[in-house]
Amino acid sequence: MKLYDWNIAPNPRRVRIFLAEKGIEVPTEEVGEGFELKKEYLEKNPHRTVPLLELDDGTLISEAPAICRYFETEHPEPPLMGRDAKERALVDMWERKAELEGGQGAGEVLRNGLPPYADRALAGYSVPIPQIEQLVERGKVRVAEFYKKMDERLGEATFLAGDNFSLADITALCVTDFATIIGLPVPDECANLKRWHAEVSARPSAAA
Ligand SMILES: N[C@@H](CCC(=O)N[C@@H](CS)C(=O)NCC(=O)O)C(=O)O
Repeated sequence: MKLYDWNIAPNPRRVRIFLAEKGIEVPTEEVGEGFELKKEYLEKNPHRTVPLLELDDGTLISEAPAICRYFETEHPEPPLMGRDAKERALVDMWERKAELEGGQGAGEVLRNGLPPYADRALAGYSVPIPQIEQLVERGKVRVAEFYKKMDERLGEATFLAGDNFSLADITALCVTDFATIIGLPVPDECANLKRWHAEVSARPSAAA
C-alpha cells in the first residue's frame, strides 16, 4: 500500500490528518515538484490529482473522502465519519460543503490568478484549462460566504457534525488554512469559527 502525497497541497493534508487521528502509518511518496505534479506520476494516475492511495493489488483510489472511507472501514476506531445515521449524514453534508463551497472557492482564487496555473485553472485535466479572471473575485465571495455559514453552524455546535470531531472538521480545517495562506483569513467577526479553528488546530493531528 502506498499514499501519493504533495506536502504543500491542501487535499492530501485531509488524508494525512485523518490517518494521524486514527494512528495509522502508511508509506508515502511525495509526487509534487514546484507548482506541478511530477510527469511520471501523471502518467500513472488517470485522475491526475493527489491524494491517491494504491492498494497492494494495484487498485488506485482517488478523492480524499474515498481514501478516508477505505481507512474508516478497515480501522473503525475512533469513528471519524459518523456514529449513526444522523451523524454520518451531517459529516457528509459538512464535508461536501467544505470542499465544494470553501475549497473550490479558494481554488478559483488561486488557480485563476497565478501565472503558474495559466492553462491549468482546474486540477485533474489532461487538456489545457484556461484561466477566467472573473473567477478570482467570485472565489473570494464563495470563501466569505462559506466562512459565514461555518461561523453560524459553530455557534450552535462544538464541531461541524455536532458533538464529535470528524472528517468534516478535517476538510474544513484544511480549507480554512489554505484560504488563509492565499490571503483570505477568517474575519474577526467570525468568533465561533475562530474558537473552533483554535481548538482543531491544537490537536496533534493538525501538524500532519
Ligand atoms: N476532489 C479531490 C481534489 C484533489 C485535488 O484537487 N488535488 C490537488 C492538490 S490540493 C491536485 O492534485 N492538484 C494537481 C495540480 O495542481 O495539477 C480530492 O478530494 O482528492
